[in-house]
Amino acid sequence: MKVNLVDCMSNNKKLLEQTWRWYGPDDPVSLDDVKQAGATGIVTALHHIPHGAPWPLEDILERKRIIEDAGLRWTVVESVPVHEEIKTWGPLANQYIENYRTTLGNLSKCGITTVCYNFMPVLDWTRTRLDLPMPNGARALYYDKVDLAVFDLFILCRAGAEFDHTPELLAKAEQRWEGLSEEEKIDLERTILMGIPGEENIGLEALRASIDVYKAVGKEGLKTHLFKFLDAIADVCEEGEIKMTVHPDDPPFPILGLPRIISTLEDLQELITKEPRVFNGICFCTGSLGAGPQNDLPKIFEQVGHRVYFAHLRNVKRDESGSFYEADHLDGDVNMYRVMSSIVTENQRRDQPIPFRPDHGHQMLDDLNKTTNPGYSAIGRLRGLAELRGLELGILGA
Ligand code: CS2
Ligand code: MN
Repeated sequence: MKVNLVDCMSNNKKLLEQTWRWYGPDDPVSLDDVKQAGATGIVTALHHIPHGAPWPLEDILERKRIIEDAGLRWTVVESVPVHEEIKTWGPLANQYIENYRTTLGNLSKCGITTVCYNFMPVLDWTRTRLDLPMPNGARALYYDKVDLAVFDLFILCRAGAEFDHTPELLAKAEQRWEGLSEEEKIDLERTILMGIPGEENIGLEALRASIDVYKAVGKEGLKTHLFKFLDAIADVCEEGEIKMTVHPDDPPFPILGLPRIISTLEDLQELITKEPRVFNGICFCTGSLGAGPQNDLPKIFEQVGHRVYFAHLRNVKRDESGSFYEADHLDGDVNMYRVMSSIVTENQRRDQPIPFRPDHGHQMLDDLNKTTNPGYSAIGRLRGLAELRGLELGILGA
């Protein structure tokens, strides 16, 4: 049986757009590599521009030219970071909103209209280990609740941390802390504070100060700021046909005493109900949402799928304690077949295909000997993309 994408299109079935996150010209994975992996769209951001500063038109055009010269398309911006002044609604919030509006306007002028962002306080994704060995020798990112508690209690020394962990976890954390070498302690700190490649990491002092600020903001305050932010950019998005997609909290539960507001079905429903304008969308990240035992991914997509303008597909395997590692794309606790089926169905209703990317992959094969961006080595993602593409075609019955 001959199966190829062209046949599939000729059956009038619409395919998702296959994209790949690229960190820009310094990414060890080249645009040629991306093409060999089979992606056609690029997900990137201007990481060299400090958080909060407006993105100049020339810089956007230059990045677009590089991507198009390679025969690819800049499909999604991930991310235009929302400055902490906006999330906490500090005295400079309005200035940073103006900058954000400028960036969105400039992106729209360049025809780049799908934008990913997150509203996680201070830290973006959080893991405790970047090289958990899999039985087959590949390495995965890992979130260990005990290590997080160790960091919280003994490295960050957060006031009141002991009240946020169960007595059992406290005992395990204390025991683990006593067994750690100095090097292991430094490693754990570095891993937890690590941000997006090419962007600045936060220091311990700054994190402590930030935690205090968010204590005053609280969960309701953070929500209010999100809706104020969305309201303040709505007209630019509508005029420029920009679709905003919020990335879920990773992990989808509170950590280090910081509030979380995009972690569950209820959060996503509230998001699109309170700000119903069409520009206000979701980045459906199955790995982030999937780390929450309360989250039934196919059910969430059923409820909010009409507002999903971008998908991150990856899998996680949780244990009873709430720790999890990033599993193979088709393995783990997320039923990727059911998720993909729902996305494929939704995609048939769209004028523009929904872009998805293999969000993270294992470090494997030759990549084990290379310095790679955590989660973003080439071969593991290539495997993920190939598996997901096959799953999509299988579901379409091509
Ligand atoms: C990404 C996020 O690498 C990842 O885990 O999914 O960091 C994502 O880029 C941001 O949270 C989106 O703002
Ligand atoms: Mn993601």
